[in-house]
Amino acid sequence: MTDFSISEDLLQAENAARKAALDEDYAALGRALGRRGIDGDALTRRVMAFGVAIPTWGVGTGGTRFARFPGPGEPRHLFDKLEDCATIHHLVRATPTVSPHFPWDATSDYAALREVAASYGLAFDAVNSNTFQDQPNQEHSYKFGSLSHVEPAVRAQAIAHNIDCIAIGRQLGSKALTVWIADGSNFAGQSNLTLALDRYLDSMREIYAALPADWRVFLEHKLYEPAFYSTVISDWGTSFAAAQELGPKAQCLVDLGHHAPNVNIEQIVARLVRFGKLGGFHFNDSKYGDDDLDTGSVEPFRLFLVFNELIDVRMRGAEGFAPAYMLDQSHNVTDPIESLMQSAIELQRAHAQALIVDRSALAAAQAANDALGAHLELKRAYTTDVSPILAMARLRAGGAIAPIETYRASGYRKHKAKERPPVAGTSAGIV
Ligand code: RM4
Ligand code: MN
Ligand code: MN
Repeated sequence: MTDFSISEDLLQAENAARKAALDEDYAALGRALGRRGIDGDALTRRVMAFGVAIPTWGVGTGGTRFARFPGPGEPRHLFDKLEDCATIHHLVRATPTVSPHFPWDATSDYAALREVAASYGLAFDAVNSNTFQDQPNQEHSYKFGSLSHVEPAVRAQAIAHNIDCIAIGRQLGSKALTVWIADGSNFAGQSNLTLALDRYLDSMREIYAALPADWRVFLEHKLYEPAFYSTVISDWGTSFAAAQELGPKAQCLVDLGHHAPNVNIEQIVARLVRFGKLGGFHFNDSKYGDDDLDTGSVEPFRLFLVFNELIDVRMRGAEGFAPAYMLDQSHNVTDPIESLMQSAIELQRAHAQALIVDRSALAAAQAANDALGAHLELKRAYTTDVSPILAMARLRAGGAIAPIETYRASGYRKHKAKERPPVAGTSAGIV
């Protein structure tokens, strides 16, 4: 049995049914943007050039610490995950890379894996290490930490795992390692706050030393969870200081959900950019904490403001500015493929809206202390419905005008439910 994939015929038919309306909306938007001195086609080309990595763990149904409710036709292994990533990219044309997680994605032949990915038109972005869980047959437990553990043997095991991840990443064509650790404490007094960070830095120095010349390591901070009293890399300040101590290849990764509610994330982004330490993002959205909700589903304005900072920097021509864009979401109640497609679109939207901010009018308002005028410049861009540009970008890149509708019409999930019989058992957990 050959595996089902969405046919070009279906894609063409779905696009044909929507093409006339899109042409009309695209022309109208182009005229409206033209009156503001913006070239709609140039914007479409910028949107087409935007890409975000899909996390391999995101195509499976997620869960909470209470339960996981598996969906039909879930990927059973890495090759199924790649097939789903390819389906997303086929329709959205904005997700040309995949960010793998080890050991979740461990396999015996990485050269073969890279070839399979390439056959789908996919490449690999940053590799993620995992020292926040114990694996079967693992010698030392991470129950009380990993890179900052009090025992040298545990730290050595966690360091070796990260170095293994670099070796795997080299075979996959990756250029970065993302390190997020769950290390911290649950009781006041449980951990020496200063020494825990010292141990982390010592461990990270060994990992840093193993980085190839053209690689970066991303330090991902998170304020709490699973440790609830203190977390070793709890905030961007700690992350920044650690990256500074480690050296130029170490940069900070901003996961949008890893901040206290209402924290000004866009300002954190601006600060990290200013000091050359913004490595990349894990995009998602949240209401309360590390909710891992779909990007742009709760606070789309904040997402726009983050992109506003990124475009501001790019316009000022910051040297070597190339943050890595990755999604990091847990899809508990939706079809993960649909959520990831919609999230990629929301990122493109925020990016496009940030691109149409009138930067000189904004600068003039700021210089004149015209607070409302400056704000309205941002609002003018943010309230512009750029959907026709996003749809045209997808169409011109060979994707779907309406990805979710086309995906539903294809019956992909139903086909996968037959091809991929459920794996026995269900578990709580993030993936
Ligand atoms: C963490 C963090 C990491 C991700 C894991 C699954 O909260 O966001 O980036 O790899 O979850
Ligand atoms: Mn993350
Ligand atoms: Mn997280």
